[in-house]
Amino acid sequence: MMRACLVLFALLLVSATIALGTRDPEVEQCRAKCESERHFDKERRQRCFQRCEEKQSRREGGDEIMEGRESEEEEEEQGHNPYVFEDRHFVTGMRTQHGRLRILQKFTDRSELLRGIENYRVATLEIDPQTFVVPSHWDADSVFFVARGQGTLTSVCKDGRESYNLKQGDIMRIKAGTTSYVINQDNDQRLILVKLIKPVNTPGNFEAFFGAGGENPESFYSAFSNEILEAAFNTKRDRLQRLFGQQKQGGILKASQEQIRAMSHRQEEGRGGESKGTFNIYSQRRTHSNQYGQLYVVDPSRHRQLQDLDIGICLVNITQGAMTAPLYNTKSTTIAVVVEGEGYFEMACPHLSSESQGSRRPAGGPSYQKVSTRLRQGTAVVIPAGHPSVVVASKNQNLQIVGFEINGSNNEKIPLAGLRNVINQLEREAKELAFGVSERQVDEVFRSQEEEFFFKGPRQQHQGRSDE
Ligand SMILES: *[C@@H]1O[C@H](CO)[C@@H](O)[C@H](O)[C@H]1NC(C)=O
Ligand SMILES: *[C@@H]1O[C@H](CO)[C@@H](O)[C@H](O)[C@H]1NC(C)=O
Ligand SMILES: [Cu+2]
Repeated sequence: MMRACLVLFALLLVSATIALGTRDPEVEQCRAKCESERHFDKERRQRCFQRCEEKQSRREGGDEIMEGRESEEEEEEQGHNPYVFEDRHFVTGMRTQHGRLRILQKFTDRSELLRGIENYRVATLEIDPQTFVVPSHWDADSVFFVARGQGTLTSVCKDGRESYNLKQGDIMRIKAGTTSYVINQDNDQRLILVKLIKPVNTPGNFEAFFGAGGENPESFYSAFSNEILEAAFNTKRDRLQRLFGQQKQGGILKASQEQIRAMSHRQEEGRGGESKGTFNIYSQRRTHSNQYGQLYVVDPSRHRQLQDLDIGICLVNITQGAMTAPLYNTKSTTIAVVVEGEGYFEMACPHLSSESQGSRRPAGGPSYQKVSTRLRQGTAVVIPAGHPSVVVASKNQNLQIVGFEINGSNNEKIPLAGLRNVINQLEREAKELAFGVSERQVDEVFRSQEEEFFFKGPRQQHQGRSDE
């Protein structure tokens, strides 16, 4: 650290007068990391390098605010809070002026504590009104949730195609290798999809494959030799080059009113079931509901589309100023993404404190560290199975969070306060022995909250550890 400071200081001294050939060791490390990401394509690798350069120029510039922010970032990367993901933990998978695909960093790039979900990725697709996303297939299974807007998704196989209307709250499974494309036919609302992705080739890594395209998005056809293409298409080379050299506008395009109208197919309504296509989270069983909030749960054991992936989905809608009960999931690790509103989150984690305290683990058992964060639209949080956690909505907005539950079948949410909390089920002697006080004293605490699952929130809101 000391040496890094000295180097930085030296750089600051000389940078005003001469162009520098030397590099910061940290920036070198950053570049090495870009080199080693083998699944990166040329463009993505370039972007990666670019970020390193920005880092370097920030350091050279010695911008105080940036420096402060960076050291906080570093501290966090070292594992103090590996469960929370903000804007800066996403990379751009695809971007044009009409929208973007953002991909959350690999969980194990963040922390070894997340290796249980190493083969899952999260991405969000945000596209402008009246736009079209070029068809592609992925080497990954995925499940997406429509967080906002409306659109049409068309999936294609060798026997034909099917179109599905998308509206807010819809859930859809896209099988690995399915070619699909999306339009946003709305006149003024953006369409936002939150995706959970499970790669099928290499754990944790996936790619999109564009056939229809040109230079950008690059068509995979152009990777083949000319004589192969000529023979395969029974077509002359110049004609092929004209076709595959044309598109340069990127993977998310503006479409005309007529094109949008023609592609906005009407899906038969009233099918009711979910044997095909989409189903809506709001039409699922509300497992809990009161004036403070609602919980909607999709158990994969009861939905054919999600069964083989064993991914459940839940949606919590917390009324402004209210909170969830502290609770834990029995067997699923939840990847939660804030869809709307603001608030904060706290979780008890035994792993962080045992990491930082080393062998100073108390003889009585584990010790728990508070993981906390502010929540706002787009914040993602990982909640491992068994970990007690709680979510509070801000005083002036409802908070909606979608959760993808890995290993979701027959998962249960166990409340730790309020009606039917787990401590209340203990027998008298167990309570008295465990707490070391009389049952009456235990009950005074564990029986005074009369609501179930969603409560009135704290009068004073602590914002969690802020990131800024
Ligand atoms: C999910 O379940 C499988 C099989 O029981 C197990 O091997 C895996 O570790 C679990 N993953 C998570 C993230 O819970
Ligand atoms: C979410 O909560 C608000 C406030 O309680 C309520 O008005 C709204 O209908 C709820 N939405 C859903 C989908 O449950
Ligand atoms: Cu933990």
